[in-house]
Formats: sequence, structure tokens, C-alpha cells
Amino acid sequence: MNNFRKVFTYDKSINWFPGHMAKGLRLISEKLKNVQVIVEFEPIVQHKDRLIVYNKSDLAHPDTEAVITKAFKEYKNQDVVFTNATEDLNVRGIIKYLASKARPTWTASGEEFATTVMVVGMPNVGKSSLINSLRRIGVRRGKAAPTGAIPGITRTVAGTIKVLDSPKVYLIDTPGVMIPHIADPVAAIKVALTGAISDHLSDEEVIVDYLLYRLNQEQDFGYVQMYNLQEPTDDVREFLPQVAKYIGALKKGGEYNLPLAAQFLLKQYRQGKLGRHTLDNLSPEFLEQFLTRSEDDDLVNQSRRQQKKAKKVEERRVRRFQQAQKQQRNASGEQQRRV
Ligand SMILES: Nc1nc2c(ncn2[C@@H]2O[C@H](COP(=O)(O)OP(=O)(O)OP(=O)(O)O)[C@@H](O)[C@H]2O)c(=O)[nH]1
Ligand SMILES: [Mg+2]
Repeated sequence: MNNFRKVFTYDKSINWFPGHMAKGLRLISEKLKNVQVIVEFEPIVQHKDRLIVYNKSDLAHPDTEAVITKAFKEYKNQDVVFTNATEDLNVRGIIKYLASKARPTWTASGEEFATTVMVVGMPNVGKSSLINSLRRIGVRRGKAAPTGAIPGITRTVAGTIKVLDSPKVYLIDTPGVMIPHIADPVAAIKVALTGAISDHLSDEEVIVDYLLYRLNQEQDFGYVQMYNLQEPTDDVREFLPQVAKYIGALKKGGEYNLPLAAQFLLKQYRQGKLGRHTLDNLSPEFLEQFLTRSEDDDLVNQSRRQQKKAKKVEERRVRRFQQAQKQQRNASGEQQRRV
């Protein structure tokens, strides 16, 4: 079979901006003044010394690293680090870089050389895992930041976590943040497939359909043997029952449990069991456009603007409420006088 879909069509938009994310952006913006370096997973904050990290490199297509490194060098003159936080891969270099940024600061116990670093990025990319990894390597200490396989594990911007003693390097973990509305529905599905958006917000079957589309596009047919299929398929309604059958996902009446099969597949994909894939467009044209676009409007700026607007709306609401109360009081006073 080789008449696979050439494009994936989907037009439902996903909105996900939970309260902790809005608060996270506000706190990131407030605490920025105390930070020397930003370790970031995408442009969220500008005008700071920044180190760009591509984590979960074990899950990405092996060609990704060379292509991204070259493009960042060419268009941004910026180094990029590829890490695997679960295996402490390439984290030593990050510690060295952060240590090189240390400067004298005054603390309760006198002067010390220190760097304070904020780690920012989308949900579930491995920010907290990277902090734990840096800590394992830098001070040989155990896990300090909670981690988990679903987005939204880190809920707030808490205190600093020490990852090096001399000079002192402190890290600040932050909740995953992203734009409230991704305009392109297929882009949102990609983000959901990586696990950055809660699965239930989009349809799990649609995410699996996109996964199937990508596997076929890349001619990565390992799934055929893996789940006992006869041949590749481009139809998720054919694929999911096969997977349900293979894993024995049945409902009470004996029907296939398709949502369970979908969840199973997403988990497999996110653990790299379906191969190493990069969903981003890595064409030279796209990378040039992406890396030369204006960064004037980063997420923190957007969030500041949104907060200002929300404050005005709230002030207007309170004014209207007070006016209405006053009018009511006047009216009832009038009535009483008449009585
Ligand atoms: N394969 C792989 N998994 C990773 C890597 N780094 C982290 N993970 C896993 O990815 C999941 C998310 O990790 P977290 O560190 O909680 O991610 P986060 O960015 O802090 O997420 P939020 O706090 O929700 O924004 C966890 O299940 C980690 O074990 C990596 O380099 N490779
Ligand atoms: Mg976290």
C-alpha cells in the first residue's frame, strides 16, 4: 500500500491556558531581575544571556542535531545544547557554561560568586528533569524538582535549587508555559503528540491519526510487525482496533477499548518505542524564517500586555458595579423619602 495521505487535515483549535500557566508567566516576569542566565527551550524571554537546550534528544531523529546546530549558528550565532536529562547526557557542559557566568553577589553570609539561572520552556519538555540532572552531576545530590510524564507537573516558581558549590550556581524551576492559542490546528496536534498539551483537550484518536500519518510519511513501518498488522494502513479506524486487540484492551461487552489503545500508543511514542522522530519542519527555508523572525513579542511581553488589559477590564467592572450600587442606593433613598 502506498497511497498514503499527502496532507493531514484538521481544523479544530485547541485552547489551553490553565491558571497556573498565567501565574507562571507573571512570576517569571517578576523574578527576571534577579536572574543572570536563562536556560530556555524556546524564545520565551528576551534580552538575557540565554542558553538554548533541546532536551529529549534521545527521542529526536538523529539528523536533527546537526541541522539545528548549523541553523542557530548561522542565523543567531547562538550555541545550542542537545541533552538527555534522564541519562545526564551533555549536562556537564551546561554546568561549565553557567559557572562561567558567576559574578560577585552579597548574601547574608557575605560575598559569594554565584549565578542564578531560570529554566523556562513548554510543558513536559524536561525542565525539572534537567535541573535534577544538573544537580546529580554538579553536587551529587538527589532529585529536588518534581517531574512526571504529563504536562503541568511544576505548578509555580518556587525557590532556587543549587547545582554547583563553587562558584555557586542556583537554578529556578518554572511551570511550562506556551501561547494560549495555537493558530494552526495541525501545529497544535503536533504539540499534543509530544505531550505538551493535556491529551483530553484534543481528541486522542486524532493525535494517533496524526502519528499514523507521520509514520507513513516517513515510511517507518515498524508498527506493522509490532502490533501484528497484515500491512501498513493509513486509516486510524483500522489501526486502533488492531492495537486494542494486540494489547487486549477490551470493554465490558467485549468491544475494543479504542481510547485505551490510543493512550497506549501515545505513551509508546513518547517513550521512543516507535522510533526517533522530529515533528518540526527542518527544511532550510523554514528554519531561516523561524530563526530570523522578530522576537519583539515574546511570551513574557504578551503576558504583561494581557495582564494590563485584564487589570483595566477589572477596574472598569468594579467602577460599573460601584456606580450601579450607588444608583440603587439613590433610588431606594428616593423611594423611602416618597413613602
Ligand atoms: N526520553 C526522555 N525522557 C525525558 C527526558 N527528560 C525528561 N524526560 C521525561 O519527560 C517527562 C517530563 O519531564 P519533566 O522534567 O517533569 O518536564 P517539565 O518540563 O518540568 O514539565 P512541566 O513541569 O509540566 O512543565 C518525565 O516523564 C521525564 O522522565 C529525556 O531527555 N529523554
Ligand atoms: Mg517541571
